[in-house]
Amino acid sequence: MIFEPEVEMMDRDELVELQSARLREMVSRVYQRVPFMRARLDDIGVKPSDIRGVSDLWRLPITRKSDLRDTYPFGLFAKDKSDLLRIHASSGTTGKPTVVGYTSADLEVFGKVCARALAGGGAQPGMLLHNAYGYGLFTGGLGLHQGGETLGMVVVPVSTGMTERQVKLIMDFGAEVLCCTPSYALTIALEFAKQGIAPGEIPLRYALVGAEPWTETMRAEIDSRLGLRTVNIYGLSEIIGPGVSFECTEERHGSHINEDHFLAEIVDPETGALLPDGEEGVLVITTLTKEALPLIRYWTGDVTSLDRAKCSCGRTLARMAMVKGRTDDMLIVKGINVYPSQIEAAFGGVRGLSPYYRLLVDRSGTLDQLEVEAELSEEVFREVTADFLSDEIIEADQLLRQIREDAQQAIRENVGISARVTLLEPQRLPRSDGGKAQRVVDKRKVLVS
Ligand code: DLL
Repeated sequence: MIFEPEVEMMDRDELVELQSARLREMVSRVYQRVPFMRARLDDIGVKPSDIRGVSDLWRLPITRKSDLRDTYPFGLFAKDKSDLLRIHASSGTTGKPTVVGYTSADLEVFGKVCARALAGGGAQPGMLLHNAYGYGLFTGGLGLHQGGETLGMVVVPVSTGMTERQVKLIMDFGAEVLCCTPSYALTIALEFAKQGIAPGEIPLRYALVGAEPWTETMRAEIDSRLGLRTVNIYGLSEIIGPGVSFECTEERHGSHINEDHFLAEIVDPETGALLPDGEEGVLVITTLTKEALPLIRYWTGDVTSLDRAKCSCGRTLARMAMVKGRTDDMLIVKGINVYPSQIEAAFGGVRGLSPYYRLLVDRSGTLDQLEVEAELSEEVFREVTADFLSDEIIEADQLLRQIREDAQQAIRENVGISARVTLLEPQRLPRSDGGKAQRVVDKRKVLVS
């Protein structure tokens, strides 16, 4: 189902016209109302009248997370505090949190873009939405809550944690749509298995997962363990929250960007130069309709690429590839760029591994070392244990050695780096309790500070 076909299927020339008109209006509004941005535009000698349309976007300066921090809490807002209806914030691991605000019109847009995402993911009015994104300052819970209500769904605002209860409520209420992080979807799936409930008995039909990087390996795992179809939902609080882009169930190949509200560019992470469609770079977004916190060319830090080809679902909205990671989460090990999601993707082809892994980076002398801890799948672990118990120690040892070698080779081939893989028994690594998964321990940082 397409929630707003008139825009989601809009002719692309018309869409660019709409974007240009909105961009002109937005830039002059920001110039008038946000002194910090006016000073920045004055500094580079750009006047709002210089921006005639989307093709002039490159003239505008990039806005970064540090600009939000430097003007904490409300310095980039284009509305008075009293005109807002809601404030969210991202905790941020370092320094001040990033604070974002919404007027009534902003909340209406937030509800609609999340409704588009839910509809794209298979949800329909009247279906029951089990919303296990965190409620609170995080935008996931309330954003999808409002999206569900806007679509006409029945929303269960369960939030994160207490996984046993999540399973009970899904079964008792007959939830058809699940929203949560991909790592938490797996935690929920394991709880179903623990309670002896087979995928075929679970009422869920669709899941919208996001808020952290994930891969096709994870998708296959979530789909088969829960017996449903999983789609991606992407967003960030600075831009609106979830609903910046979403996958359709038809293709599940790239997330449609709500381009009537969010103008997307891909730029070179080093030079900031605009990159052509299909090339990987950093996603930069300009909000076109946001009232409270309009942002010009916001550097998301997320690495992806764009595809403007029409989709078989009928949507003309451009699609962005699965996010590989954030530039600031990228590890540089022995001079090679490594995103945790690349390790996850590499492990997809290795038999015997579960989707749980962790990267440990350390330095010995001047040399970086990467160790990857990977949990064995339950099935292989049972096989190995059985071998040990029946004194077939050599067989067990051979199997473990083979898995370790396959995993190391997969990393070498896919990431271009040699890493030591340590196999762990199932359930050894920390499980998601609903928040974003932590997959990296960089011990070098501890040594430096
Ligand atoms: O994570 C909003 C959200 C909530 C998105 C629920 C999807 C579902 P923040 O906490 O501000 O907002 O974090 C934003 O999370 O810049 C990406 O690095 C990452 N991220 C979000 N969605 C995805 C995704 C929410 N689908 C940051 N795939 C973003 C990969 C994602 N990374």
